Amino acid sequence: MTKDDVADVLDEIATLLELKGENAFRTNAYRNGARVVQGLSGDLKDLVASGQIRNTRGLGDTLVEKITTLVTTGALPYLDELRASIPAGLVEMLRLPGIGPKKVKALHESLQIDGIEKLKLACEAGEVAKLKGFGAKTQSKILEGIRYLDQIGKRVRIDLALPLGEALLKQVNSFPGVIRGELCGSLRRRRETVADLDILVSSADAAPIMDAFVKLPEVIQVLAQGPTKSSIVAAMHVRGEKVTMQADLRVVTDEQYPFAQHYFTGSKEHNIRMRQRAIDRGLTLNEYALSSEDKSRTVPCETEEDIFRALGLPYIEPELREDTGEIEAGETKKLPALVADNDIRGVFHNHTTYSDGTASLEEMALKCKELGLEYFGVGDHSQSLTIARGMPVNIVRKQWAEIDRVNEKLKGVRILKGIEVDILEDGSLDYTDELLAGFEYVVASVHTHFAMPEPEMTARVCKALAHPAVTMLGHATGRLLLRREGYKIDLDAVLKAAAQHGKMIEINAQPSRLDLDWKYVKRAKEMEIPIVINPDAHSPGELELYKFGVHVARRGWLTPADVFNTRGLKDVQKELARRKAL
Ligand code: DGT
Ligand code: CA
Ligand code: CA
Ligand code: ZN
Repeated sequence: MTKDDVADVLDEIATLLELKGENAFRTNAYRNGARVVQGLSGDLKDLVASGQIRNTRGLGDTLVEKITTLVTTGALPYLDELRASIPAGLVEMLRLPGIGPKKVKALHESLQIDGIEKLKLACEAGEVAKLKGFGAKTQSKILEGIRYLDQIGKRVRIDLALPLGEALLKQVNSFPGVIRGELCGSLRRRRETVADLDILVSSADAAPIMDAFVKLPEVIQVLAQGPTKSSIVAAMHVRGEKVTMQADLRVVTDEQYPFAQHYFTGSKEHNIRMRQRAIDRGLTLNEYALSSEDKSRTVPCETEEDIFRALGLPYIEPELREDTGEIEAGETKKLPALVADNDIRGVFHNHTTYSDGTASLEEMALKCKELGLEYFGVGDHSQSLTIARGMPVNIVRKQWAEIDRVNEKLKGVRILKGIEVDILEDGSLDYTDELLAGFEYVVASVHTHFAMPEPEMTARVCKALAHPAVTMLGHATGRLLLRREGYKIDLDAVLKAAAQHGKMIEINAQPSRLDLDWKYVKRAKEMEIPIVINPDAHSPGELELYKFGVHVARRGWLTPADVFNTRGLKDVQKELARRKAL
C-alpha cells in the first residue's frame, strides 16, 4: 500500500460518508487525512511500524487506526461495509457537473434513483424538476451532463495516459527477446484524450512476452491473453491521481513491425486512405505487410518511412495522421516541418503569488532558465477576479517594481511584464487603458458569465480583441477536458476578429484545457494568425506543461514560424514594442 493508495481509500470513505449524510466535520477529517498522508515524508510502513504516525498533525485516532489496519493488512473491513451499504450508482452520479452528495442523497431518497440510467429516465419524465431544490434548469443541466458523459465514455487525459503508457512500455521493452517496441494509437498521435493504450513490440517468440506482460505490477485485471495479443487493465498513480486504463499488447515479427506500427498508430481514417492508395498501385496494405494483390510478392520495409516511400509519399508525422489533408500535402511536397519542444524559447501566460500561483516571480523565472527558456512572461489575474486573488491596481504597481528589481540581478532569463486581464461581461477589460499601457503585453481571457448565449459571448470576445491594448486571447473556449464543455462561442468569428485586428491566439497548454483545439489551430494558421503556446503555470513544476501545447500545435500543422514564442527574447521584445506603438 503506497501513500497514494491509502489517500484514495480515505477519499473514498469521505465520499461514501457524504452520501450517507454524515456531518461535514467527519467527512472533512477523511478528506484532509488523505492530503496529509500524500504529503508525509518517509516510508509509510516505517511510520506505522514505529508508531510515529500517531504524532502526525491532521490525523486523529480514528484515522490512525484505519491507516494502520490498511498498511499492515492491506485491507479495511470498515470500507467494505461502507461500500456494501451504498449503491455503486450513487458514486457514479457524482461525476455529473453540479451534482453533489446532498443532491444525490435527495434523488435517492425521494425518487429511489440509484444510478445514472434511472436518473436519465426521471429527468426525461420531468420528475426531477418537481423535486424541492432542483427545478427545470437543474434538470436540463443534469440531462446535458449525462449526454456529455455518454459522449466522453472512459477517455483519459494525455498527461495521465502518457506516464502510464511509458511505465508499461519501459518494462515491456526490457523483456528478453524484445527487439523494438513503441506506444501506438491515439497516444502516439498525441490526441488530447486517449481511450486505451496500444503497445506494440517485435520479437521472434511472443509467448514469454505475453506471460510476463500480464504479470506486470500495474496490472489489476487480465481481460484476455492470446498467443500474440493480450489485453489488461492497468492502474498507476500519476501526480497523486489514480489512472486506470485498458492496455493492449501486440507482438509481431520484426519484418512485420513497421506495418503494424503504422496500422496501430492510425488514425483509422488515415489507414483507410493509405490502404486505398496501395490498391490504386496494385498492392495491398495491412497490419503485417505491403504486398502484391495476389500476395505472391512483398515490398520489404524496415521503417514506416519505407512504407510511405513505397506509396509515393514522404514520411508523415503521427500527429498529422487524421486524414485532414496530410496525404494530399505529402503528394505536393507541402507537409509542414512541425514545431518541436526545443523550438520554444519562452512563455507568456503564468501565475505567481501575486494572484493564485504558488511561487514567486524569481522562482518561476529561475525554473524557466533551468528549462532552457529565455523569458518568463507573467500573466497574473486582474482585479475583478477576486476568487483567484486578482490584483488591485496598487498591487500591479508593486509587482512591476519587483519585476524591475529581480530583472536587475537575473542572468540568462528575463521576466516580461504581462497580465491576464479579465474580459468583463460587456467585453470591456478589467483595467483602465492607462494601466494596460504599462504592461509589455496583455492576455485577455473570459473567466466569468459562462452561460451567455452564443452571439453575446462571441461579441464579448470579439470586442476585447478589437481593444488596442490586447496582444493575445487566452483559453478561447474555457473548456475543461472530460469535465465541462467550453462556453458557447462562434470560434470562426473569433478567428476572423483576431485576423482583422492582428491579434495572437493562445494554445493554453494545461492538459485539462488544450484550448484552442487543434482543429481551430489549423484554421488559425491558414488565416495567418500567430499562435502562442502558454503553460498557464501556477507553480514552477507546471511550466514544463508547454510541451502538451506543442503537441496541439503539431496536430494543428504549425511550424516554428507560426508560433510566436519560438522567437528569441530580443525579437519578442521588439515585436511587442512595435505592437504597442500601433
Ligand atoms: P482511442 O484508443 O480511441 O484513443 O484511439 P485509437 O486511434 O488508439 O484507436 P484504437 O485503440 O481503437 O485503435 C488503434 C489503431 O488501430 C487505430 O488508430 C487505427 C487502427 N484501427 C483500429 N480499428 C481499425 C479499423 O477498423 N480499420 C482500420 N483501417 N484501422 C483500424
Ligand atoms: Ca487506443
Ligand atoms: Ca486499442
Ligand atoms: Zn485564465
